[in-house]
Amino acid sequence: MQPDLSIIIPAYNESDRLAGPLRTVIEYLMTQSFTAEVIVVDDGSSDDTTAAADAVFSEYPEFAGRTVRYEKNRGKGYAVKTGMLAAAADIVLFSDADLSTPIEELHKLVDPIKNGEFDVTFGSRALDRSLIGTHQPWRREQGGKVFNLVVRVMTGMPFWDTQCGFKAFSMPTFRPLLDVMQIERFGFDVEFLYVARLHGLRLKEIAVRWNNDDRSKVNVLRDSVRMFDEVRQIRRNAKRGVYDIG
Ligand SMILES: Nc1nc2c(ncn2[C@@H]2O[C@H](COP(=O)(O)OP(=O)(O)O)[C@@H](O)[C@H]2O)c(=O)[nH]1
Ligand SMILES: [Mg+2]
Repeated sequence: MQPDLSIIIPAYNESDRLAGPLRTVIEYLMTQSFTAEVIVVDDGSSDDTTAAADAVFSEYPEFAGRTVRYEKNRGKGYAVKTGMLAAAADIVLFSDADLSTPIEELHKLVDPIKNGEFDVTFGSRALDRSLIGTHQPWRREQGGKVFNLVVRVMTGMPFWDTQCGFKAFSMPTFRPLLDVMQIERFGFDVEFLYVARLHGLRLKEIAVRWNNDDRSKVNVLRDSVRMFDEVRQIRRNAKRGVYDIG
């Protein structure tokens, strides 16, 4: 039977911190009135992320959970896209493996899609900073603000935080757009929002709670440089018509 919601968890070398959050997600979903599946996408990890996820899924044989894995690390964007293509539900939510945004926040994103109000809803740490319990390290947080400023200037999007790892999508409208997505690493959030907006989808930035997990896998210098480069690529792609459909 088709579930009401598919939750995608992109995971790269997460064997040390995935089990707890994954159990939290499954146990939360089992208390809900809607049905859900969870898909962990192992983004070419060099540790045993897949085994860690499968071990948790086997603790809940009645719950629809599975792992998708490929050999080479491609990036969070590629992992999320892979998970979305495998998802069975009409509403998909992706969440970081560390649950920095608590899973209970999903209603804030999913309900407006269920009600038909919006096509894409995404968590934001910028709209209500009082919802941030544990902050990112100061330099990461400032870097995030600069990045979002650059994104606003370069893409013309009116958003304050494009990078929160908690976003939901109406698949009947968003699925066709996946075919034109190009960005495989952390700039993919910007591309998802940009292309959705370009094609007239209804987007909503929504304040969510955030308790940063400091065991980040992000390499600030390398990944920041890549992200700015990816935003430039998005602009180039848009000018060249890469995002045109039909
Ligand atoms: N760093 C990193 N994370 C990835 C990659 N692919 C998927 N992810 C996942 O992306 C999510 C965000 O990673 P995290 O290290 O928590 O980022 P941060 O909280 O922004 O510092 C986690 O679920 C990762 O497992 C990748 O290639 N690199
Ligand atoms: Mg994190």
